[in-house]
Amino acid sequence: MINWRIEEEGFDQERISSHGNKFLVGNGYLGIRGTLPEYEKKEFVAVNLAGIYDQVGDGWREPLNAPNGLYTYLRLNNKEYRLPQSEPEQHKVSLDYRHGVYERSTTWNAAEGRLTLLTQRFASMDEKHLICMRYSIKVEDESEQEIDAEIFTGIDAEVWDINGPHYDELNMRTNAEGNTADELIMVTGTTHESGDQVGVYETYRFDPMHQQEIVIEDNKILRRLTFKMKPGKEYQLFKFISVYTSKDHTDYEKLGRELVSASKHTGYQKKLELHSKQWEKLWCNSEVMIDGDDEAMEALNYSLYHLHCIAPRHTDHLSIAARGLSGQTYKGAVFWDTEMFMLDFFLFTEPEVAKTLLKYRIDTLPGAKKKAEYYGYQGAFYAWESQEGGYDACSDYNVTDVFTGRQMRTYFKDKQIHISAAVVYGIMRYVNYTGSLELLADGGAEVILECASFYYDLLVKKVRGDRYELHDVIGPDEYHERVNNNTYTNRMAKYTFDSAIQILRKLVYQDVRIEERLKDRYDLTGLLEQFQDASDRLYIPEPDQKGGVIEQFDGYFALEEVSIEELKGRLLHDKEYWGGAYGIATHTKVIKQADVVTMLNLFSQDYEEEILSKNWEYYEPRTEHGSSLSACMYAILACKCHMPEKAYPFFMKSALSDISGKGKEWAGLIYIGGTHPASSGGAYMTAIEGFAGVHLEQGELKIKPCLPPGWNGMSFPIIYRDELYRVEITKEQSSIHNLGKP
Ligand code: IFM
Repeated sequence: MINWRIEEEGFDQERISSHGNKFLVGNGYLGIRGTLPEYEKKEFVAVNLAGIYDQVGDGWREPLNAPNGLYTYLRLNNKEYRLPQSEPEQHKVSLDYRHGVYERSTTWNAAEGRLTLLTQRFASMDEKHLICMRYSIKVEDESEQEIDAEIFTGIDAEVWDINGPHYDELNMRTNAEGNTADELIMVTGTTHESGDQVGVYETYRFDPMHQQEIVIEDNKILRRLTFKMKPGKEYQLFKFISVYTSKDHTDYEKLGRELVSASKHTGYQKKLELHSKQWEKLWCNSEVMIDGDDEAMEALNYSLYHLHCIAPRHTDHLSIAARGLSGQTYKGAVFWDTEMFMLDFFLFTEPEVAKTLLKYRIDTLPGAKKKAEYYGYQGAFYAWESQEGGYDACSDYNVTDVFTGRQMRTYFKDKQIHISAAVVYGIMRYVNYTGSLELLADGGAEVILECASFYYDLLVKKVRGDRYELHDVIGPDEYHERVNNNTYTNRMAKYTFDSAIQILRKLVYQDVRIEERLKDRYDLTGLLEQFQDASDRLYIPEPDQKGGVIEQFDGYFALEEVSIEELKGRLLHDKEYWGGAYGIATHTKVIKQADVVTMLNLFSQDYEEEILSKNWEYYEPRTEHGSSLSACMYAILACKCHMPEKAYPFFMKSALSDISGKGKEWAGLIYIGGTHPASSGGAYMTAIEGFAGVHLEQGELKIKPCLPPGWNGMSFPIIYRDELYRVEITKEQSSIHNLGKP
């Protein structure tokens, strides 16, 4: 049984930041960190917006956090009751992750009696611009004595930013002259870089007799609601908040106002029902049931919850940031994480979202071409950290040296050329899985040809040699920079050439639209010849003769052999960076994350199982798993090697990455906390493609279960070519049922 609820009892200041991630609610348009209504920027409050960015000065360009319309705190007889300032007697936060509903319950021993504050909120899945909150208070006391109560509630525009402030101007106002209960309060922020407007609109419902006064101070616009409170009676405030930006609509202000007024009219309970209904629909096509392991089932579905929270369903061309909608870490940028780790979840449960993610890459092709041109190459070099328009937000200096406080030059942006192949992989995976040519016809074919052109330009050949090589790159293992012939990168480049060849030979499509488009822009015969030659002659390192291990890059085998434990012993500072020029791992065989193993997962059909397992055994003890992307790759490959017992701990590590609240928070001196959607997606891939063994055979959906010890069975839905299937796996038998149209 899944409980669908996580809870944490007790108040601990140290957990404020991790709770922000763990108890997040979101709807793809915005994410609200799991913070309390009375929290302010020092408690890392964020209403994080998808796809809108700003840069101030030389600071990193990052996504916007909207002014917080949930902001509310309480005063009784002139004394404030709020955390973290006033010590509670009891405190609990919880999340119903079936329906994306956050709750808090706090009790104080107040002078007036036992004060209980309950709040509940959700980011509407039904109406993506809407946030609703219920705020209830009650004092239990023998006496009949009335209490002077004040609720301060409104919009806090003193926003938490890592590299802000992003609003040059903040306009705080109401829509009414007088103080009527129906009035709206509003904040419009104007961004620094491009003058975009972010509007937050709020209205409320509070039935008891009360007075209202508007207070504007410290970048907050608040209503001060004063009333007489009777012990034993519960008082409920309802808040309706909308968030719109000028990028959403020219009439964003009107829409924002109308939405909160209409929602108030509809009422909180009805809005909650509509929201919950949407969540139920999502689970119909995605819930994974595991018989025999409730902990794994909960961790996995909780991971899926986070993927649902960040899926861009409000548009048809947007991708997902590496930390989802949990804040500004990693500049809210899109990495290879989306295509390589998250895509399959959406492909199998909501193909429309998968298409939206890839449309973003098609739209950002001009940015990728510009980046290639900047480095002197043809074709498309996608942004390592992609923001809107394909702008590469990755800085030259991604790490701060803990000893000198100086910025360290890293080459992620310049040398992780495997990003372009990830985009090609995503598009081809979508096309092959859905059988739909739409993406190719809408520009996907050009993306593939341009990425192949980029790799073609990068090929290196020794004068006397015959083969092509790729030099001076960074593979998935970021601790070893600027290496030659990283196997993963070379193999992905070959995959890109092969995909382009398929397009050029019309093996993928018989579609005149695509043909016409390409004919007009490219010398198709010339490209075909080039890419065929490149694919045939690009060097792909082979398993070594003795041990069957594939060298991660030229010279890797000659590096120092040292255990991870011993290496850790060399650290002089716990936040010291392991890679780069002087990192402790740089001159050793210790790697940050799955590299050859990732390549073997993608191309397992090209290798004997023995080679797969030999590489797993070789690389795993040498992997620090310093990235949350690592564990799932080991888990999936272990399944492919029929080692589910070895896969299991890596699967759990991925599935637990957010629920455990123990994610890595620092890279050098840079804050990297937040949720881990790639890890969530990796846990899903392990469960579905690894343990259940879902795969395609001649266009048919098949399963080949390989359950870990303790699992008696699995059951889950999967969409394939516009049909919904249910996969049922027990120890005795397995089946796939076609349930018709999803
Ligand atoms: O994309 C990853 C990369 O592989 C490792 N560092 C973090 C990035 C974002 O998740």
